[in-house]
Amino acid sequence: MKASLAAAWHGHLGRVITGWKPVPPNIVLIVSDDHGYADSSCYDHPKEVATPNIDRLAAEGVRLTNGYASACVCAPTRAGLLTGRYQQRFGFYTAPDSRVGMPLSEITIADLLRKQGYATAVFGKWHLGLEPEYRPLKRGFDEFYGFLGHGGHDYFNLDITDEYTSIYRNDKPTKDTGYLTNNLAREAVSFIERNQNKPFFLYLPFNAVHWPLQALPEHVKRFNTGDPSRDTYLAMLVCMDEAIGRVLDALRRTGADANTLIVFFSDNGGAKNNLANNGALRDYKHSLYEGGIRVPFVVRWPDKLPRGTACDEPIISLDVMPTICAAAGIELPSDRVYDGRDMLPALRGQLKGSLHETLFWDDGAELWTVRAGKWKLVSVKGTLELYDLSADMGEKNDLSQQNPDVVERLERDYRAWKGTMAPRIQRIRPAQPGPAAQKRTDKKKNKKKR
Ligand SMILES: [Ca+2]
Repeated sequence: MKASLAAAWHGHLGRVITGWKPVPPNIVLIVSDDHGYADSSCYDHPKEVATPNIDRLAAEGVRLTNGYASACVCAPTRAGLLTGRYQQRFGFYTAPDSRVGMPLSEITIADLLRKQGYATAVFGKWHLGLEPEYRPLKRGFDEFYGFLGHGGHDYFNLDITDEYTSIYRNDKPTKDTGYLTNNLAREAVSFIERNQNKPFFLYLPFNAVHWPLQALPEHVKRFNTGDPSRDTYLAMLVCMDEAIGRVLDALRRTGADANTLIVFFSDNGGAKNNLANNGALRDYKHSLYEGGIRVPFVVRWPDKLPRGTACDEPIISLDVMPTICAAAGIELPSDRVYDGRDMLPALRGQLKGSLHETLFWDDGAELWTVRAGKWKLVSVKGTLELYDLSADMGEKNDLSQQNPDVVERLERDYRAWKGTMAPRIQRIRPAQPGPAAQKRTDKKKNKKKR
């Protein structure tokens, strides 16, 4: 079956090399949520952290030490991830922009893979639009189990409520029971088992370890840090790690393991409100210091990548889509600009020069930052700070006064980049208020009436 698919694949690409019979790789893209840089035991970590399955990915793949999310909050990172483009190119700057939806002009990685015969599925947190035309089944996915809106979701209450929080199976709300992290793993394992004879793309965006702090008692009782909230966070993390283990086991059991490219990373830095630990990095989610954007990031592809190595090249989540396309032999559409680059040469230690001369982050309001080599320029409410990340990953020593030329160059680079980005989509189309905002509006109205 694999051989005939490979032949069909060959034909599809329109280039045949004698003796070369590629079998398209399966793609598994696992995203954790608000997961601290130090909260994977394959990174510098406190003693209480043990993530044997994430470690297994690292031991059998490449661990990034300068892996970045393209935003310091959830939804914009996901928009950039699925499109391979700075999400600011299409006006997606903030989490509330997810209430408008990712513009329909954007092409997702799932669109491209499905066109090439892949089975495609997303199980978990969508966060890229609520209206029917923005939902997963319209954005390249054959299957969906998860929730559409809001950053967080109750892990135990899986009742049908509203369009933000109901659990959907494909395009219909569905009532479920159990613990959400385990349910997502259940769906992932089933999808892998059902697609043994077809290349597949599994996008598994866990809502773990995002707030609310809710875990299964059997996981909580393993921890005794002295802080019950931190114990609960670690229990949520362990559950997600075990879920990842079940996905890895399913790949092995079905024989898909060696030719499966797995990318794992957190959608932004560890958050303060879930007691995540970012180690030496400064600050948390919502910040453009390293603690908000540098994340645990591992890539594993047993057939094609080194095992157990670390890569120090700055790599950003925008690179995931072009990397997947390169792995699957798919050309990127030529009608638009792609910011992401194929990271495979960097992961193999074969990169000549830099993958990116500059990387940019911008929350559309008051925060922006540029990284160029060892330098990082951070704008915090109009004040510019400069850090040398090669000597100061904790961003403690502001060197802007000593290096005005670097500050000027990086600011100029940022202004030029920003000039090519789009205005926020919310300004084009008014957002639908979420339930919380609606409640506030209703309250105001009632007050006025009184
Ligand atoms: Ca997040």
